[in-house]
Amino acid sequence: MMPGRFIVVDGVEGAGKTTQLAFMGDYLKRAGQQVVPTREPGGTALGEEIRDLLLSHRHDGMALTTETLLMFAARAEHLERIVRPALAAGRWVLCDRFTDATYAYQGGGRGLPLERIAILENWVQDDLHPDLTLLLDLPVAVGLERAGRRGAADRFEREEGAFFERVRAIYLERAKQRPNRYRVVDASRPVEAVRAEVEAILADWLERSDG
Ligand code: Z5A
Repeated sequence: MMPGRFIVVDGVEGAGKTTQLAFMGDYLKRAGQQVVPTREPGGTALGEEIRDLLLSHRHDGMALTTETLLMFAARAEHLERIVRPALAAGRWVLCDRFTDATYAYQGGGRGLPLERIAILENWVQDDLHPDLTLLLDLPVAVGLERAGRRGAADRFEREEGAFFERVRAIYLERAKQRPNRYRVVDASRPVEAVRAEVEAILADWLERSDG
């Protein structure tokens, strides 16, 4: 059996990940792929409980080491229970955020040394990395304005603009360093324009994987 594909969509607040992931799932299903939509932190029962701890204001002021270890605890569960089995079964995993978000938010945003994140990444993931990461990029102010329309802000959304500028900078730097794995998509455009580019990228991938 052909192994599946691991595709991640990531980016700053309000980039439109959820919106585009829904289109991507439909597109891949129409192309005959079996799709597993999932997200981080979360994706499993335990992971969703950890997500609740991470986003809730009950834990404002959580230590940065605790926050980072909880991200990777959720990730370990997610990889073992959902991602690895799905890939082994030939399915296409579509994941809303992954380890780039840890580099961007805990590393760039909060200032955790990136080498510490790399240690956890190696431990938890071994050799498992996304086949493709779509970085939906847009000016921070535009993303925050979009995200603000959704109502109550979680523990991350309460951060100031400079935090998200650092987050965005790390995402862009990582994409620049790994051009084979990343595609940077200008997410400031209307939904349909972003969708068209995302689907063109996926079409290329489908052609390359050839079933
Ligand atoms: N986090 C972390 O710190 N470390 C980690 O390792 C991981 C995560 C994995 C939860 O993430 C938090 O976890 C996140 C980082 C942290 N920080 N926060 N907050 P999340 O991805 O689950 O939640 P989110 O980041 O709050 O989602 P989002 O980025 O704000 O939303 P989105 O999925 O990118 O966008 P959307 O829901 O599709 O769209 C937002 C709105 O904009 C909505 O009204 C859309 O209709 C609209 N939209 C979408 N696209 C467009 C376009 N193109 N034009 C105009 N309007 C649009």
